[in-house]
Amino acid sequence: MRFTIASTMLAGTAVITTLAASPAVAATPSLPAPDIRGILAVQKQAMADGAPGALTRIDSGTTSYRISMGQADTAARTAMDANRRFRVGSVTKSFTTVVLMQLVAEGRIDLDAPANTYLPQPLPDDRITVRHLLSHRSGLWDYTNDMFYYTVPGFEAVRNKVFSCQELIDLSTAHEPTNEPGAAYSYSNTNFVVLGEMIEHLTGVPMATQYQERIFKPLGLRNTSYVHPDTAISGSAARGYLTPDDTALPLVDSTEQTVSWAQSAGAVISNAADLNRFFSALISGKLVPEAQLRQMMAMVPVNADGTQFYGLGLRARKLSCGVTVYGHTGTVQGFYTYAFTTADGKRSMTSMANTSNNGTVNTVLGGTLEAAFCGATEAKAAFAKSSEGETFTEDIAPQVARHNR
Ligand code: REX
Repeated sequence: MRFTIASTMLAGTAVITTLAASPAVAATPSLPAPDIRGILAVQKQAMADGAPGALTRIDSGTTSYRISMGQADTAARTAMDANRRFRVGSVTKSFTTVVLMQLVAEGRIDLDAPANTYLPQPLPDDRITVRHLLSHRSGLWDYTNDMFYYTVPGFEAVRNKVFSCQELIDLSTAHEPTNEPGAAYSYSNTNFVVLGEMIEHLTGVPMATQYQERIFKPLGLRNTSYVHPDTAISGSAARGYLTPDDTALPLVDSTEQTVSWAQSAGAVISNAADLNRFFSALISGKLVPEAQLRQMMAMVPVNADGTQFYGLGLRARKLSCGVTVYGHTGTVQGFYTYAFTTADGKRSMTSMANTSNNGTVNTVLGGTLEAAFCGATEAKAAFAKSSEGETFTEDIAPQVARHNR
C-alpha cells in the first residue's frame, strides 16, 4: 500500500510529496538520491525566466517525488501540481515508434524497406527507408520551419486547422531535401507524419486507436490521450502559454488547439506519472520485443560534444555523472517537456514548464535531468554552467531558432 512519508512546503510555492510502498525496498541503489533542492532551483529559475509554472515527477524504484511551482492557469490563479495533464509535443514520437516497432515485430513492416512500399502516395525519393524516417535521416524538409517562422501568427493560422497527413507531407516535399537519404541526421516532424500515414494506411486503423490499444490500455495510462482534431485537454490540466517573438508582449494562452500540424509527430496529451510509466515500461521490454528495443536504442551522437544521441524515435542524454538516460523532449505551443528514464527503467523523470518559444526556459528545465539522476553535487555544477552560458533549443532549425530568445 502507498502512504505519504513526507510532505514539505519549500520556497513558498513548491510542494514535495514523497510516496513509498515500503521504505525497506531500495530505490535504484547505484544512483545517488535525487536532488530535490536542485529541482526546486531549476523550477524557480524557469519561472524567473518567464514560465508561469513548472512540474517534475521522479519515480525511483518504489518512491515517487512530485515537485511543482507557480501557476497552472494564470487567469484563474490556479496552482500548478505535478499530476496535471499537458501537451507532450515530440514525446509523441516515442509512442508512434512503439506502434511502428510492434508492426515490425509482427512482420508487417521491414525497417530497411523503402518507405514507399507502405505509403498510399509515394515520397519523391524511393531510397528513403522506414529506418531513415525513424532516425531523422530521410532528408525530408521540416515544414514547421516555415509554418512557425513567425511564432504567434504562425500558431494562430493553424490552431484550429485540420490537415491530412498528405497535406503536411506536400508542404515538406515542396522544398529541396536537406540531405541524401541516410546521409545525415536532420530532425524533421515530416518523418513522423509520414510514419503515422504509413501505420494508418497499412493497418486501416486510426492512430488514436493504435495508441489506445497497443499502449494506453495495456499500460493503464488513464491520463494519456490522442484526441486529434479535438482541441480541449480534458481533466485536470495545465494551461499552456506561448511566448511571442516580441518578448515585451504578454504570453498567449495556447492551450486549445487541434495540433493537426503535428499529429503522430506531436499531438499526444499525458501527465508526468504516465510518461514515467511509459518510458520505464518501454525500456524494460514491456512494449516491444528485445530485438526491436535494441534497434530503438542504437544511438548515434547528434551534438558536437557527444552528450546527446538519437536512436529510433528515442533520444539519449549522457549526463555529467556518466549516467545515460533514454526518452524524448517535446515542444508544443505553451509547453516544454523532458521525459527520460535510466537504462534499467528504475528511475524515470518528467519535467514540464508551461511556456514555449523561450529557449532559456527550455535549457534551464533540462537541468532537472542532472538533479534527478546525478544527485546534489553534479546537478549544482551543471545548473550553474547552464545558467551562465548560451541557450539552445534542441533540434529547432536555424530559421526557427532565430525567433527563439
Ligand atoms: C514547433 C514550433 C516546434 C513551436 C516543434 N515541435 O517542431 C515538435 C517537437 C513537435 O516537440 N520538437 C522538439 C514554437 C524540438 C523536440 O523534439 O524536443 N516555436 C514554440 C516557434 C518558433 O514558433 N518560431 O516554441 O512553441
